[in-house]
Amino acid sequence: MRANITPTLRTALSIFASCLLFAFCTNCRSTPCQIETYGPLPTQSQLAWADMEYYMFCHFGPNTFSGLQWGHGDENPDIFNPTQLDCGQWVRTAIAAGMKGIIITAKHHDGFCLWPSEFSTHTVAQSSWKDGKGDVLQELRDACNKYNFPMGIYISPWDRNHPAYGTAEYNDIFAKTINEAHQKYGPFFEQWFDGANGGAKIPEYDWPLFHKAVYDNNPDAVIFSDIGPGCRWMGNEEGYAGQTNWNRLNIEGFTPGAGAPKTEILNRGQEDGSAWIPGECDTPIRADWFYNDTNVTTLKSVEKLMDIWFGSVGRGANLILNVTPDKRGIIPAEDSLRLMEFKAARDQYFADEISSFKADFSKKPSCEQVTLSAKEKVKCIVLEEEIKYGQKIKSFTIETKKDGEWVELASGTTVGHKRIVQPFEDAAPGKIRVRVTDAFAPAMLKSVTLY
Ligand code: FUL
Repeated sequence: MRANITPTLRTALSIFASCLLFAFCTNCRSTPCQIETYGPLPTQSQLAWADMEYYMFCHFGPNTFSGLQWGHGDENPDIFNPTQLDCGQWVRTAIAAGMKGIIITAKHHDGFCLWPSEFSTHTVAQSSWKDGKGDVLQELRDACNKYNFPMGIYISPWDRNHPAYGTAEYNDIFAKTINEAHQKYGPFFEQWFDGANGGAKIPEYDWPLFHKAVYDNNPDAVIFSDIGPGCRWMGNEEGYAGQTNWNRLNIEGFTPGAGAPKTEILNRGQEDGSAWIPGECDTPIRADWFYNDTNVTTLKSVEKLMDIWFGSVGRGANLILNVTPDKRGIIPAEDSLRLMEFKAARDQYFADEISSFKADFSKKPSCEQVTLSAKEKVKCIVLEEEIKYGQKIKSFTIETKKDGEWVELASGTTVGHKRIVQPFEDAAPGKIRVRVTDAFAPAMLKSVTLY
C-alpha cells in the first residue's frame, strides 16, 4: 500500500514531529500541544485530493443516446453522435459551480471508448461522429488545459463488448488501455475504477498490474475503488458518508467489487484500519447517471444538495457530483442552473463568519480545546483536524457558557478533514468551547470556525 510507511520512516517522522513540538508549542495555552503521528498517514497527493472536496463526475457515451444506464456493448457505434460537443462548457460550468476538477467516463460498462483506443474495436473511431476522427478525451484535455483545471478518468474494468473479457488475456489488454489513456491524456488527479459487474462472471482481475499502469504514468494519481488504494467508495450512491467516518480501512484479503468489505464498513471506515483510504461520496444530480430525455424531472433540489453537502464534505469525505451532458454534448441548462443555485446557497450559508481559530502556530495553538466568542447567534461550526499526522479525534463536544457553567450544545465522533456541525438551535451569543473528549493520540484541531 502506498499509504503505509515503514517503521523507520515512522520513527524519523516522530522525532521530527517532536522537534516541531518544541519549536512551535512553547506558547500552548491550554492542553499541551504535542505533535505525534498516529496510524497510517496520508500521502501528499491524498492530502491535496482531500482539499479538493468537490468535483464533477461526467457520465457520457452511447447510453446518452440510447437512454440505457448500462449499455449492452452491442450498440451500433454510430449512435454516439453529439451534435455540438463542447467540453469547454463542461469545464466552465464546473468552475462556476465551485468544483475543483472533472472526472469523465472514458469507458463505461458497454466498453465504448471515448478516445480512439488501439485496444478496442468499439470506440469513437468506429463511429461516424466527425467521420471517425473525433476524440472526446482530447477535447476535454484541451479544455482542462485551457482553464488549468484538474482532470480525472473513469475506466470500467467490466466490459460488455470486449471479446477477451472474462479471459486471462483481458488483464493485459485492460492494463494497456489504462496505460494508453494515461499516456495520451494524463495527468489525471484521480483514476476511478468501478466495482460494478452486474453479476457477470468475475474474471480474476490483476489489480497490481492495473495500479502499476496508473502509477507508472502518474505516481500522484489517487486511485478510487471500493477499497482504494487512494480513496474508497462510501458504500452508497446517495452521497452520504457515515456520521462516524474514519480515513482508515483494512483491505487485506478484500478486492474491489463483489469482494469488498460490507457497505456499512466502507461507509464509516475503520478506526483500527491499517491503510489510509479516505472516502469519496458519489451521487448523480439526476436520478440516473446518464442523460435521458425524461430524467430532468428528477433533478435534486437545492435543499437536498445542501443536505448531501453536510453529509459528505461535512463528514470529512469528498463529494463527486454527477452531471449528464445531453445528446448535443452539452450540460443541459436546467442542470447547470441547479448547480449555480446550489453554489449560491453554499456561499450564502457560509457568508457570515462570526469568529475563527486557525492553528498556524504563530498564534497560541490549542490542540484539544478551543474557545471562541460569538457576538451573534451561531448556526453552524466547522472543525478541521490536522490529518497529515493521522486521524486521531474519536469524539468532541461543543459547549456554551450559561450562568457561569459550560453546557453542552452538541457532540460528535470523528472530525478528519472537515466536520460541519449544524444546525445550532440553542446557541445564544457568548462563548463557545470545542473540546476533544477522546483521541488516539494528542489531537490537533487545525481550525474552528463559527458561522
Ligand atoms: C456504478 C455504475 O454501475 C453506474 O453506472 C455508475 O457508473 C456509477 C458511478 O457506478 O457502479
